[in-house]
Amino acid sequence: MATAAYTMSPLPQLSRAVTDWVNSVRELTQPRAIRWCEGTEAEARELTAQLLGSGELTALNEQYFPGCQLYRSAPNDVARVEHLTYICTRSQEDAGPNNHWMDPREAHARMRELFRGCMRERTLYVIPYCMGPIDSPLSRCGVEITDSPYVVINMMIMTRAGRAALERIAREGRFVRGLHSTGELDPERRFIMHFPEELSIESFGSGYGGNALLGKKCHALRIASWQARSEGWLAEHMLIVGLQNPKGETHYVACAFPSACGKTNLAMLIPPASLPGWRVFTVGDDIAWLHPGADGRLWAINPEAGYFGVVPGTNPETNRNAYEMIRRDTLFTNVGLTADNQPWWEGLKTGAPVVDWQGRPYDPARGPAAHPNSRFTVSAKRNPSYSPHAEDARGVPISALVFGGRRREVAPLVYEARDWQHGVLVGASVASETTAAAVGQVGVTRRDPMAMQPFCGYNFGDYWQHWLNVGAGLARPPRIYHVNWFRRDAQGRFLWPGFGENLRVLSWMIDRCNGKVGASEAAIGRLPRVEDLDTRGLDVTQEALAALLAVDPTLWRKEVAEFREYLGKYGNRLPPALLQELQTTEARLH
Ligand code: GTP
Ligand code: SPV
Ligand code: MN
Repeated sequence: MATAAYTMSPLPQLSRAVTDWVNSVRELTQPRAIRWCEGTEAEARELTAQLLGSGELTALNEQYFPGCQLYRSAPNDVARVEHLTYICTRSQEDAGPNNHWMDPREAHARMRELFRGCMRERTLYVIPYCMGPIDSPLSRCGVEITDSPYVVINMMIMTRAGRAALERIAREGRFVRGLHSTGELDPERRFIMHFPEELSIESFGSGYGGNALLGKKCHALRIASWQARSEGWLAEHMLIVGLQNPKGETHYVACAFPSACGKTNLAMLIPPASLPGWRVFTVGDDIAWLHPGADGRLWAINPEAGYFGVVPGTNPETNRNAYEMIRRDTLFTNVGLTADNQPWWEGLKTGAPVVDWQGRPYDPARGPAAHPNSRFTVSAKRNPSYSPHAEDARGVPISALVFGGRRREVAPLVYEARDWQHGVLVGASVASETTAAAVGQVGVTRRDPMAMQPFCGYNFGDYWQHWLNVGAGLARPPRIYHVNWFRRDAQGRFLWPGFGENLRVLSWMIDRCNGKVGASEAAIGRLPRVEDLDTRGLDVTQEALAALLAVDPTLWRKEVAEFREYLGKYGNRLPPALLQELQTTEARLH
């Protein structure tokens, strides 16, 4: 009997375009072997076992952290490298002042020399992947070639990787090419190059996070933002969360906060006991692809299938969902260890570290036990609050968009934009204190429009115009807000408790969308009055609330003047409508 019906074609036979590309990369990089990823669980288990055997991964305490492993990256390779990340478009102006730019011919030539022979003695892995639900017309596919098995394991958790993705690529004929090698991890020979006009990415010299998991920031934000502009949608650094109020109505909200500024936590928020009847459903924690729908609303999908989240600070009080989620089948990167081999990180109220993230005996004089940018990789399916609509092919309808930053002062707890056009100005004006997610100084306030400064694959001037165009085409645009959970008092303490209590602010937004609650007009937008917020059971003083909802005209005049100066960099690419909104705000402040 013929068994053909039961035999699957070998992966290299599915797409001629992919196979041709793999062959050309093989010639350049000279790997010892090639492995195509099927994307099965057995394959993931086998790879994990192999890495445990070679010592690249360490198994964690089986009793308390079953199925969990620890990976230690090179100590000089622990965060994104924005200063080595380039957008390589034919015209420098298309990349814009917001990006490092290199001529594509020069970039290709440089990278070819780095990649030449770089996989000798290594295995080349081919990872076909789909960003977004495998059957969604909004999803987009790519193939990552890498010599890092750690990247393979991560990509298998973070994306829909394997055969089904390659089948879709074979049908569609189009995919993003991502070539990655860890190289020698030399920070002097480390580049993350993007060629949006060719839909390709070349990354060399880092094995970490956004530098190496090419489906994430490189594809789903930098390349996708470029594609989104030509196709009429938005690719954003946003979480997507469903909030069900006590009446049972669910509103979906998408929030753009810069790296390590609270997206994962808000996406999995636990309602405080004093707000009974609310339920929270996670759709995504880092990236949203937003499409105008036939009904005039904006519809969002999460292109990812897992979370690559910040570990420090996670505990049962701040985020019980995340804390439970990462107790099994989780890959930890750069955390410390307790005496009985449990992962340990700063902000954990139990246990004590004996080994630090570099594998040395823990010594507080040498800094924290876990690296501040230590991460967990875990399937979204492990999330107790995973939305039943997270895999919907058409996405979820968005009621509100929220921008936010980490600001000790100036930005109030929340304000509402007057309309979409003003909202684009509000998003463009985001500034935030830098975090450990990228190499460089932490805690310096910098401009981070739409939380996309490191991730927009083209000129911000064009991007803001694209935002204005998308909004103009929406019959039922979402309302737009700005929040700041990170205001501090004179002693440096947070004025707002944050985490679950942030629901009080989101609840005000939803009531605004339903036309049920008031606001006061301020120069920068509309703010809730203290009585508009549900403060039942909230442990915040009236003085603190007043401070959180205050707009200091002197500080704001300075803020707006700095913003105007920043916008000057974009010259004639700056949309006139944005300048007009800025003038309106300036006039209101004076
Ligand atoms: P990326 O994955 O880098 O894009 O980050 P993210 O935006 O998902 O940030 P995440 O939710 O992981 O939060 C980063 C850090 O901020 C963690 O240490 C959190 O504990 C802390 N954090 C999150 N939400 C709040 C909040 O509401 N208030 C305060 N004070 N800290 C918060
Ligand atoms: C971020 O830095 O915004 C992240 C982590 O989400 S990384 O995958 O490294 O980009
Ligand atoms: Mn992020």
